[in-house]
Amino acid sequence: MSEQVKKPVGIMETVLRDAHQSLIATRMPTEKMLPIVDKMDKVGYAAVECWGGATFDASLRFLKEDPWDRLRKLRDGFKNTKLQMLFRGQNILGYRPYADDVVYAFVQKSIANGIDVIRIFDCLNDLRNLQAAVDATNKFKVSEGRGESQVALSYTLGDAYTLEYWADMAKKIEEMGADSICIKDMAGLLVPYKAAELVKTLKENTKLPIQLHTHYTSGVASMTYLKAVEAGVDIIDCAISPFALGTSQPATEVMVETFKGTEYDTGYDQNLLAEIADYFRPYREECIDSGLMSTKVLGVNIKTLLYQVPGGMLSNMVSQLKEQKAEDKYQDVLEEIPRVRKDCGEPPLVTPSSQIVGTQAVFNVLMGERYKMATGEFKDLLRGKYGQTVKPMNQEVIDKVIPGEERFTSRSADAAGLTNEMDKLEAEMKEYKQQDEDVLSYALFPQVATDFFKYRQAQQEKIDLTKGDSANGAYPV
Ligand SMILES: [Mn+2]
Repeated sequence: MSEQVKKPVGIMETVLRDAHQSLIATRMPTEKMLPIVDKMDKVGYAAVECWGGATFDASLRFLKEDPWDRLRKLRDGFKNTKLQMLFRGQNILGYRPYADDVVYAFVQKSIANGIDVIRIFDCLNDLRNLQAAVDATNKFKVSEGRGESQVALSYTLGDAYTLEYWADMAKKIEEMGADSICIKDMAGLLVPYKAAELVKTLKENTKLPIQLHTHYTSGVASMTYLKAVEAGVDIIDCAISPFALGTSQPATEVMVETFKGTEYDTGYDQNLLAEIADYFRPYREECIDSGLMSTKVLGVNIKTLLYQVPGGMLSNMVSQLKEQKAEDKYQDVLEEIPRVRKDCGEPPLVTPSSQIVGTQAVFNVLMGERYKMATGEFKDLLRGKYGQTVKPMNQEVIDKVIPGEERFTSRSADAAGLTNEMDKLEAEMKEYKQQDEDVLSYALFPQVATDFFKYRQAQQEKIDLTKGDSANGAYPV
């Protein structure tokens, strides 16, 4: 009897990033994470995703936490596990393109503060917008002794997105010097048999490891993982069960059990995973009781497959309509989104293209006339300032929204005329600077970061006051 060849599948645990971003609007504070880090570090995960995406914005804006401080604390705790982050290509963790010097500085500080794997994506799949971040990661991998660049394909559906298209992308990603490829299915559109086909195609066209990221939103995700693993995918993204399913990822324990005893066996200890789940379960209950976790996001939403709209985008849209007291227009907007997407070159819908297309669809419906008004971001998208789309844009829409204006074909940072920004940004915020990383927080979210810096200062002064010698009127400065 021949020995079975083992090819254990790896799991990236998302509970500290995407799972709580998807289920509780990224509101898990660092203090909730730290007590369980020790146990998580013993599992043997391929990586733990803990930073990037919306965590940076939400930390500063809502939790009044320094995201860099969170990263350093997690790095201290995770002695044996790779830490992973999500990075929006030239847009870094923000909503507009940045000059290369900001991209380099951000990558350097991310790695220096503890990140191992940087997952880099572009909302238009314009690979030129990923090159600077990949080059920066490869550069600091050498100087910092840590760092891997993973390029993510923003998975989407449409005429242009054939297997040949994805195969060609995979080849180009390998050529650009990335360490691995991720299929990033942010909306849960990838169905099981299509996943097998896609993974097989990518494997035939690149030697790079392939990781698969999806969401449970449409209900097919764990079947998709099963077929993808059989087709040879190397790592799957999962969330520990109390923060799994719904708009989050498939459950870690379920996938571990599925592959137990097969050639794909992860080898993870279910008892240890059960202890981790026990830790997060009361927090889940707390979030449901407070309304932070809505049971609405926990079920199967098949509309995802019909309208191809990511979960986060749906909730944004609902709140925009609520503000305008136009909740009855929900269905109209849902149907307008694919039309707007077609008009602007059929891009994937992922931050920031998802917000741009979604908001424009809301405008089109509420104004009662399509493109009567357009947002600044939508105009920039038509101008080519976010990069190139796979399909051409609708000329009639271009003529109506930006008549006679110049359009760009270069990569986003060049189209926006950005060369060096760091000095200018530092000059703007220097009165608040306590660490080099503060300049980067300010670069991404000028107003939110400034508010945070002021809050931080007030906290520090308050703490210092208690240490002061009030009788003699002497305070530490
Ligand atoms: Mn995701």
